Amino acid sequence: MSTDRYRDLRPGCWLCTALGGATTRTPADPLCAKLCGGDMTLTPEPLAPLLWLLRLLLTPLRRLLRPCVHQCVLVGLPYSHFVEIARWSLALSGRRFTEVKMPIGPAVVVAAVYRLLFRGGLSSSSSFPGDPDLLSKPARRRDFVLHFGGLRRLSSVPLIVFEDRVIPDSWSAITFAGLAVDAETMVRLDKVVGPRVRQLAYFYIFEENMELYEKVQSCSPMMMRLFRLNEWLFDTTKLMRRMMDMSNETVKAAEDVIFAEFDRVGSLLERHAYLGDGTGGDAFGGADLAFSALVGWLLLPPNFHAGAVNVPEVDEMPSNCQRLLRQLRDTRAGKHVVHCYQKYRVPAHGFGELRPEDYRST
Ligand SMILES: N[C@@H](CCC(=O)N[C@@H](CS)C(=O)NCC(=O)O)C(=O)O
Repeated sequence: MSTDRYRDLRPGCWLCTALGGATTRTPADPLCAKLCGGDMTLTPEPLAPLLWLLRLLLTPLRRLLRPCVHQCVLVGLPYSHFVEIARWSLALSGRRFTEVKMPIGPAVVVAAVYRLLFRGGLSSSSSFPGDPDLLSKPARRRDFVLHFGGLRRLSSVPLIVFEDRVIPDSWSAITFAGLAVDAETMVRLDKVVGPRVRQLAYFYIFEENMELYEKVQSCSPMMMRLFRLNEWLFDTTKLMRRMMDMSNETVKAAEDVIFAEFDRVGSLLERHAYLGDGTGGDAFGGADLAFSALVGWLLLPPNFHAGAVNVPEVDEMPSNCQRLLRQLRDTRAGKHVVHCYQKYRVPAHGFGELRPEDYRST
């Protein structure tokens, strides 16, 4: 097993832990590295042998789904801000990729299938919608979807599938692009900023402009039929309100959190030109990319999603989003996001203009 593979090991893999304690990214046990390579984070223990069997039986399906046109496949919900982190990272890395664009609902199933079939797909331990840590109150008994935390994570996007490995979340995608985010910043962006932005944007869109919700899905007509069928069968929007803890109070609190975060980032930028890895730096870094992408829906910066999504005009956004946009664009952090998008958001498959050596030293 190559040392490259070891770098992908994640804390929390039950098999690694059982075999000798790989709770860090360094494999403690060669047997664990051989058996799962840190891949079992998401697998409920009794299901692990079944998973191996499933992968074996479904080899033909895996062959069908593996990347064939380009080197890798980006699986996601096109407009997701976490997917935008992965897409931007891939663009910076210069890798050509095929994007599997699925609307909300069907995306959950497709992501789970890819994660189950490809080795490494189950190694993520980062946040997901419905994560118990992100809810203001414990889930009620009848909110059954929220009781399956580990399994819900199975359907989280983005993930990037290569022939021989999977990049299981947006944070590993940033690392793949050669950028870094320090641990504390990553947790804050992953568990606070990203989820709060999502809560705000969905809440205001559901309240005011359901057509916009359809428009931003940015999927083929066939997929949109599936999206509507799914909505009709399962009332997904209602489910999402519960999974993303949306209420007048939580949304008001989310606005406060976002303003505080913009202040924090703004004061870091008074002392440094860039966020760098999150502690401040003189070159564009992983935290600049992640923060810009995660708050993108509140600012609609130029090049947001680089053409992969039907990004609305400002005046198509719900009135509360327009209010936030006006307030946040005026801040130092808001201006920094616009600058990062203008200067560093290369288009997908963006060979050419910027190479890693350029953006690291700018
Ligand atoms: N912490 C994850 C983010 C995962 C996440 O929250 N993704 C959302 C999209 S914004 C998702 O998977 N939604 C689909 C679902 O609910 O299963 C990462 O960094 O990749």
